[in-house]
Amino acid sequence: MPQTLSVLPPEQGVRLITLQRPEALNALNTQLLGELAAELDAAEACADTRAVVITGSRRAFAAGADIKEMAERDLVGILEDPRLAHWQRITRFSKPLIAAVNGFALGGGCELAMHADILIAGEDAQFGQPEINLAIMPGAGGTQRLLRAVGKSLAMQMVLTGEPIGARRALEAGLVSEITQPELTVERAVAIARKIAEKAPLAVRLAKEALLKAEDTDLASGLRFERHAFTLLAGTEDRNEGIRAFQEKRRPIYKGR
Ligand code: CO8
Repeated sequence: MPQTLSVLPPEQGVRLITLQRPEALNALNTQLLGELAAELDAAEACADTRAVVITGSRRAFAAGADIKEMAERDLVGILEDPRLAHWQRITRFSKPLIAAVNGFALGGGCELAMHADILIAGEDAQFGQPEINLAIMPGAGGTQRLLRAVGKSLAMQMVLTGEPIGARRALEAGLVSEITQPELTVERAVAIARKIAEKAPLAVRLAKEALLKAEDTDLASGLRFERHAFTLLAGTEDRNEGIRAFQEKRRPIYKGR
């Protein structure tokens, strides 16, 4: 049983994971990251889980890497950091991951939110990369993902000054797709996840993979990947079912094949 997370079993295809280290504003220590990676592995293997929502508390999504734990690691400790493997497992998750963010999403917390495919923020959410204030810098993808999400100027400003941005600015900049009242953030994220959970799983998986390709490949290679993925889906039973259901004016029943 995880001690730093609560996990609700999948309901209508959606699994809800809540970070729970209130004493440290959900700071991401090795245990939490390990438990989160293990839960995502379980969600990956579970046919009833079609999408995952990850959230924190009203006060904090996550206030970053655990500074107390980090202080104990020297250069070699950071080089051989077990957290790296956990981050890699989170990055590999192939099903849709939606972050419902309230309060602080700072440092590793902002980086974790950016691992999600869709970000929904409460009006009071704050996104920031304050590592520079500790004489370090983002280390879980922040420099790369933030720049791709909000562009060079705002990413530079956030990373070099350490100052966070609010939810509205994050929406304008394209870091999040919607903002809600804080008490509705999780509900809205779950509603979006449920909508995705109704779709054909293989189409969702390949569409996600193709969209992520756009972040790290040139246009021609991305288009080639899209064409291959599109062609692959023509061989699935669900594609036939989707088209047949449309023609017969009924809801499709997808099997993930
Ligand atoms: N780590 C550990 N404990 C934390 C953290 C943290 N990141 N953030 C907050 N806490 C603890 C506080 O120490 C405090 O505990 P205690 O009561 O025992 O002193 C408790 O949470 C509540 O915090 P505050 O009293 O400070 O609450 P405030 O409302 O006054 O302030 C803030 C909230 C603004 C969020 C403030 O706590 C803060 O600035 N926190 C640190 C934010 C930060 O700098 N985050 C970046 C950390 S570095 C990082 O994330 C690098 C990632 C690299 C990943 C590499 C992977 C291989």
